[in-house]
Amino acid sequence: MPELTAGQYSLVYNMLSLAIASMFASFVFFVLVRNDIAPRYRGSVVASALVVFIAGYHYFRIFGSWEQAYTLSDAGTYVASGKSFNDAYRYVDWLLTVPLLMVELVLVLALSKAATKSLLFKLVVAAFLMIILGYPGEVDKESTSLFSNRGLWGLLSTIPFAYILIVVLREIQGAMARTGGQIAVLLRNTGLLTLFTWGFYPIAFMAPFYGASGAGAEVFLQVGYSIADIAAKCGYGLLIYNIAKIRSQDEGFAGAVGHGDAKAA
Ligand SMILES: *C/C=C(C)/C=C/C=C(C)/C=C/C1=C(C)CCCC1(C)C
Repeated sequence: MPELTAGQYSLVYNMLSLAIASMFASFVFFVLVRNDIAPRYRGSVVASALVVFIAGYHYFRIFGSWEQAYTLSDAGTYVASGKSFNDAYRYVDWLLTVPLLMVELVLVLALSKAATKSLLFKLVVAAFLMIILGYPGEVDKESTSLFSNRGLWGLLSTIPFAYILIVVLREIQGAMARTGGQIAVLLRNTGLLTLFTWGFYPIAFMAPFYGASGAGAEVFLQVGYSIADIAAKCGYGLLIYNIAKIRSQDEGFAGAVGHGDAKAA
C-alpha cells in the first residue's frame, strides 16, 4: 500500500463511509416502499433492496480493511501497517449484485413472461461471465502492459460487457417506444446512468496500463469506485423504483395505503 497524506487517507475513509450510509439508507427506503408497487413489478424493488444490502455489507468490510491496512506514522502520514487491504470484496460483491441489477431492469421493461425469462437468462449469464473473466486479470498486479495476462482477461471480460450494454440499450429503446411519456424519460436516464457508471470499472481496471500507480492512483480508484457504486446501485435503484411506481399506478394498482385500510376499502 502506498504512503498517503492525512488528507488522502481521510478522503478514502470518508467516501467508503458515505457509501455504507448510502447503501443502508437505500435499503431501508426500498423495503419501506415495496408495497407501493404492483406485484408484477415488486420483484424489481426487492432486487434493489438486496443489491444495496449486499453492497452495504461489503463496503462495511472494505472500510474495516482500509482502517487496518494503515497506521499513522510519527510524521503524520499514513503508512502500510503490514495487514493487506482486501479489495477482493469488490469482485465478490459484483458477482452477486451485477446479475441482480439486471433483474431490476428487466422486470420493469414490462415484457411478456417468456420474453422476460429469456432476456434475464442471457443478461445474468453475461454478467457472471464478465465478472468471472475479469478476476484473474485483476489479481495479476504485475502486468503493466495491455499485452499481458491482465490485458487478456480484461479483453475476454469486455466481450460479455459489450454484449450486456448493447442488449440493455436496445431493450430500453424498445420499451421507450412502447410506453412514451415519463416512463420513457426515466428509461432513457437509466440507460445513460448504466453506460456512464459501468464504463468506469473497465477504465479503473486499466490503470496499470497507463502507468497510474502510487498514492494518487489508489485514492482515485477507491473514490471512483465508491461514487460509481453509489450511482450504479442507489441511483439506478431509485430510477427503476420510479418506473415501477408509475407503471403500477398506470395499471390501476392503488398501493397499500395504510395497510389495514387497503383491505377494508
Ligand atoms: C455495482 C457494481 C457494478 C455495476 C459493477 C460493474 C462492473 C463492471 C462493469 C466491470 C467490468 C469489467 C470489464 C468490462 C473488464 C475488466 C474487468 C471488469 C470486471 C472490471
